[in-house]
Amino acid sequence: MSASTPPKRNSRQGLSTRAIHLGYDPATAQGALTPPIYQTSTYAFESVEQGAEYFAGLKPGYVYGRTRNPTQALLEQRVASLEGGEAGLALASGMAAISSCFWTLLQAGDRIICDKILYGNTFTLASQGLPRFNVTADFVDLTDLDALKAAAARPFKAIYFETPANPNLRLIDIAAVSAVAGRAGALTIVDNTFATPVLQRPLEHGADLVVHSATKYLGGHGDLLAGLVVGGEDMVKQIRMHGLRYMTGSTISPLTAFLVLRGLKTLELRVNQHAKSAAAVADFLAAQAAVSKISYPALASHPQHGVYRKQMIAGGGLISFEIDSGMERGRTFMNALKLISRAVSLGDAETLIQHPASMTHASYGPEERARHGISDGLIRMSVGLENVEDILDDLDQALRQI
Ligand code: 4LM
Repeated sequence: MSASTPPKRNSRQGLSTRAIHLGYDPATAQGALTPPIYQTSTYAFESVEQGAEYFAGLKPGYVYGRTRNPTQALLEQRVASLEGGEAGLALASGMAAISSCFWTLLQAGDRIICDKILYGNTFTLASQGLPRFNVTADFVDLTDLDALKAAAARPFKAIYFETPANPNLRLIDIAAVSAVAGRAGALTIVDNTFATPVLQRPLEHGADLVVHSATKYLGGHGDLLAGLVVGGEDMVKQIRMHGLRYMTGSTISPLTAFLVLRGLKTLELRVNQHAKSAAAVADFLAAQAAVSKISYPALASHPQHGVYRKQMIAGGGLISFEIDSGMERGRTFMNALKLISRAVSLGDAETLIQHPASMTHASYGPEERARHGISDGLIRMSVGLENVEDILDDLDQALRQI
């Protein structure tokens, strides 16, 4: 092969190969093995005419950093490929991704159906933010297809859900829900943050759009905030030109896009290890007398284990559980942990543990939590990449304190 022959890199290669190579040829950047960080806010045009053509979309070209940057573009291309979508859009956070979709696809008078278990701030956006603009969000138990069909009898624009859902890891059948949305001419939007494209690819099951908090597994190191949207080219373009450009302005910085690209290189390795360790931790917790309830998709006891087998490759890195006789003992247990950090977020190398009712899901309010089925005793753990024996030792010593 001559030095100028482009390397063979295509979308049929394996997930890690694409996460490492897709869309970048070092020959285009003076041989730099690692893609450059294009740290620029604006771009120089060769002529006024060229600038006008770029602005009018008559020719492809970069015009201003709020909507596009080459480092961001590479990240978008890679995540789109991993999810099996036509196009991607990277943004400043997961909430930026979700709100940019909503502000683009919904308008006053529209109705959206959401699952009743969502990340706290997504719930607040849907329950409090959207109604301010005369968009109604109805919260339905999407594990119950009859309830969904009843809700779908009235006009709606989109169905929105997480699977596994934050915080209790309920699973929703993506193909079944997408079929209901499709029959009504509505969109299906899936938050794939917990599973990542390593374990689940919602577009392959009929979803129209996938959103991510890339703050979590995609970045993978707890050192950034970022979000991604993946879907059809036209829809993603609309979200870029409306939701991002003038509705939210929630641009990812070139440096952050670079850090997510770096995280992607080890995504498959990391997610598989997170899942392997979490499976061992789930088995350990399930055998403890002090643990009264446990939710982990790969356990046969999971209420939607059949859905797990249908659409996920492994159970992921999160486990939700309850300590017998309530949260007071749960607090004692969490405070006794030495290696495991008490922190929100997930998908980091460090094992993190948190109390949804007082932290990530405090925005639900006590009655809403009760109505939506988020128990006050629930504890959520993101199993990290430490040696699993050390994670188990820490859990064991803390359980002895209660
Ligand atoms: C947490 N989660 O749960 P940004 N979608 C899902 C999420 O879990 C989150 C977001 C979107 C947590 C944050 C503190 C399923 C966030 C929002 O934080 O805006 O990147 O993502 O611990």
